[in-house]
Amino acid sequence: MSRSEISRAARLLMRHTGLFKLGPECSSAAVVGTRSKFTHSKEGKVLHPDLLNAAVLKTQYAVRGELYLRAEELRKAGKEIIFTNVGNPHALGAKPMTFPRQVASLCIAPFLLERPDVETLFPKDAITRAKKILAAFKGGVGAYTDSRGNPLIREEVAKFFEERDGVPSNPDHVFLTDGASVAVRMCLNAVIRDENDGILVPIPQYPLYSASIQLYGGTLVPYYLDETKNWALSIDSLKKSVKDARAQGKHVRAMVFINPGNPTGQCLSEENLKELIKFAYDEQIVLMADEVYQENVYQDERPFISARKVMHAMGEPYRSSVELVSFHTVSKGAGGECGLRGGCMEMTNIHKGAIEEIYKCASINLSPNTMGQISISCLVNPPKPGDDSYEQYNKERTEELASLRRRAHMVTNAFNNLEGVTCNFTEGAMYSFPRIRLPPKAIEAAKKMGKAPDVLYCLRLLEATGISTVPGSGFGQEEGTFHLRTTILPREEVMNTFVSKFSDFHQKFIKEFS
Ligand code: DCS
Repeated sequence: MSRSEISRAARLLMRHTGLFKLGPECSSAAVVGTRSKFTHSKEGKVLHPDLLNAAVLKTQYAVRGELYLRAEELRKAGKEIIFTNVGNPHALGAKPMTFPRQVASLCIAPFLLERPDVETLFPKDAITRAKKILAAFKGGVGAYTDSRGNPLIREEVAKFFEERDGVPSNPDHVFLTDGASVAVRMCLNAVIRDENDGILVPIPQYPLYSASIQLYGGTLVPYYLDETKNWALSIDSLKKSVKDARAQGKHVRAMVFINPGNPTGQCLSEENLKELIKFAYDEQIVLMADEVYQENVYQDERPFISARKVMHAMGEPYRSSVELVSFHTVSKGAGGECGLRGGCMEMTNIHKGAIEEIYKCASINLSPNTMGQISISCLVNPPKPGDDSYEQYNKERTEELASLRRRAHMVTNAFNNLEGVTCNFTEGAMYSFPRIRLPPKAIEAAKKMGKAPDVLYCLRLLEATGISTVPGSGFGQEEGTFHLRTTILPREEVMNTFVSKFSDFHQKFIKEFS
């Protein structure tokens, strides 16, 4: 068929089916409300903002929102920015841990293993591990793996869950993913059928949840954490949220909890977890245990305990019926390898057929990236006592976590010393989430600018000091309260500067609007 014949055929098809309209008939102003009738904008663009998937347009992700974009502009203009908006330790100067990078280096450059002097360059256990991984990765790191991740590494992850929780885990119920974000989204995608399906999400929450639920067309059912009780999770508030949602015709199908919390930094007690598991059993909902900060704990009263461990200790009927998905990642902890994108999920009591369907969907992406899988291997199976790398690994890990603990105290104390600011102690995770009592004049000024008051505060903070934070409104907060989230990640040596710049700004801001 010639080109002119093809275009004539296409025009005929359009006329008969009415499916396609040509650019000139479509004005982008006119498409509002009749979006589906048009495929092109006035300028002939298919990918025009008026013609995109409505769920895409509605989706918001505050961690990289207005504040972040402005910070980027200022950075490009030469201003020094302290990026405390994202939990991205290496971007703020954290150094990679040695052992995982040695293993990763040998895997990505296997010719190093052929060198006669390799044992003078790398410790024996890193060499052995790299060889073991390469033997399991048919074709090396440049080949696709199973869509659930390499079987050897899934076995290591299952063993980690087994040792952590004292309960066996089946490697076939473990999926490796490009960061925990992908695992969370796979799970939400499988759960949500339509807008009548509700997912319980804590408020304040990490916007991966609000954004993904929006994208997949479900409904976010909020439950509020109690700031006056150190962001505790109240079962009464959960029950109320479920009752209200059901009264509106929603099917509450899953519940997310984040332990330790983001942005709120609290650690859940074992008692609280038991109540939560009982609640999930009574209400027949899937529990999504976001435990990516399990290594990041800065107090000793409530050490991290996984929902999986608590659930099994509760015995029947819970241990063999509550549907539980647990998430973990290499992005947090002492390693903070966000860029390597290694994550995983473990599925307990999930129907075999549902796991097969999720596997099918994972296959669309072919395979998770191999360097992420190798980092997960090093996270869940680190050097053991007696191994060449053990001492150094342990030292690096312990020192980084101790430093984070000191920084958690520094940041929280600094906030609590400011007039009109209160902040629960960062018990875990990587964030402080202070409440800021803004003067009425500041609230007025923000309204006039068409901005949320905490957005105004954070923008002014950014312009004055270069400190890039995320306003509380990006995570959700009780009506009439204002917060911001900062990471506790600036290195200790810059933390004093961070704290003094912040305090200085806050005092000036309050004075200006009093
Ligand atoms: N779950 C929680 C609670 C998180 O905070 C994050 C990342 C993730 C999952 C996903 O992490 P990965 O995909 O990297 O494994 N936290 C973001 C945040 O709030 N700041 O930085 C990243």
